[in-house]
Amino acid sequence: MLVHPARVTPLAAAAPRQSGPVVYWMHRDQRAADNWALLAAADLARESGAPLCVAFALAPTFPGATLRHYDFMLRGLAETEAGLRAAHIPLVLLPGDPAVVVPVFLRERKAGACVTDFDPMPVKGDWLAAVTASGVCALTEVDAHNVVPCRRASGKREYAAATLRPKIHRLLPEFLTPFPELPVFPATNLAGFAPVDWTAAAATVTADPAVRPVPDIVPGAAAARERLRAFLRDTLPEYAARRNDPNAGATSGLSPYFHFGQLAPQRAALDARDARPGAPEGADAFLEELVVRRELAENFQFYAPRGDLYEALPDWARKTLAAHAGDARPASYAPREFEEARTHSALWNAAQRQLTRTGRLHGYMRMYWAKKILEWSPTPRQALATALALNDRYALDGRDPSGVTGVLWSVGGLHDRPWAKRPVFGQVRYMNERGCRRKFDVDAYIDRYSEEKCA
Ligand code: FO1
Repeated sequence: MLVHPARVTPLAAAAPRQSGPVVYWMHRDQRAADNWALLAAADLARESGAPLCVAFALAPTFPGATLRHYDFMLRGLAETEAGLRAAHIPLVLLPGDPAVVVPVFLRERKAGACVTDFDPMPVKGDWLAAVTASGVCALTEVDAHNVVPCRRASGKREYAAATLRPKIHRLLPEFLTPFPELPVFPATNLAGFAPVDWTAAAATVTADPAVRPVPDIVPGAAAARERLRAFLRDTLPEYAARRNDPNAGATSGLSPYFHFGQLAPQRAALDARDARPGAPEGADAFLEELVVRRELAENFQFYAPRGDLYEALPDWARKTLAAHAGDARPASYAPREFEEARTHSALWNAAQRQLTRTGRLHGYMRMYWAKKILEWSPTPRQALATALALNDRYALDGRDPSGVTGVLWSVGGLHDRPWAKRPVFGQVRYMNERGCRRKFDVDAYIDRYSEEKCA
């Protein structure tokens, strides 16, 4: 077994075995290398002597997604297809609602078994439920995204990094292991599968063109690996000290690649561990973000009740925000005014322009940015909705457990604790421009994302 059994969760009982191929239904982990779900499917195919094919269901729309996101994803998928075909594994693109087209494909091909990857986002739960209910063949889920499988790291919702961290660290030696090479299949495995027509594929998507692709980031697995190499070589030594300085460019810049599964967080963790001797503080700070914080976000998304995210905020936070709901707001803006960066704050407007223009918002700035939406919105619920909507619409790594929990931490104290009471915030941690000025050169940041430079 190439894959640790704790990563593998049977979802649909083993239906009577059909003679067809093993299908890896790829949705989150969109890469050929370092992919435990693909490795598990390859294992299954070779054990049973069945062909292996990969299927990707291309949804015509995805909650909050725009051309920026589909462009990044489709270009990355085209590169992944090349990587798969080099191992004689075909990629089949299925345009349509995954909940519909995947069961149809499995039935048409008389699939012997279906393996899929793990994603705790609600929309994925709907897709998975539909495929499980179709009962066409055995369906197995493999956690290819987390270093420590989400279900193994903890069997319950964790309320802070402090309670999850020891559980993760104890399990790292068992799960932070090297990836086996992807086995090469016989050339006959490609028989009957023509390469994907990516132009035709893009035409099946109806994504809002108003949010244009980001010019300065190259999608795909190769660019992701190069970015990781450069980050570990050039930035890791100063990462612990400079990561909260939005002008320093000291972040990894890897989150879009993680979001679209073009790079495995485990690959980044393995390489960071190898780089640790040269930069121990940087490596430890990066691994904390990459493994503990990221997997805390997965834990939240997996165990949080479905539905209204505001209700999933900690009790203390909902209570204190309600107690201060009547406090006078120093300013009050509608969602459109936030989106168009038309507030009274030059710093906040610069952050919004960084988000809309570059598709990325520096981690520290995203906290400040979201907390000001709380302070300048009529209600905390509206603030949360506005921050999530803007993050999903413009951030390349939006619609992701990490991005969602980042916003919930800022606006609603998720995974945080009560602080000193303030108007509007109550005991939710407060941030303001003065705090930013103590941390970094705010005027340089404002200048860099000024209206003129972002035109
Ligand atoms: N996953 C799919 O399987 N099919 C899609 O068509 C698809 C579109 C999409 C668009 C924007 C976006 O941010 C994500 C999208 N995803 C799609 C899911 C994505 O690959 C990730 O699995 C999740 O967003 C991570 O939680």
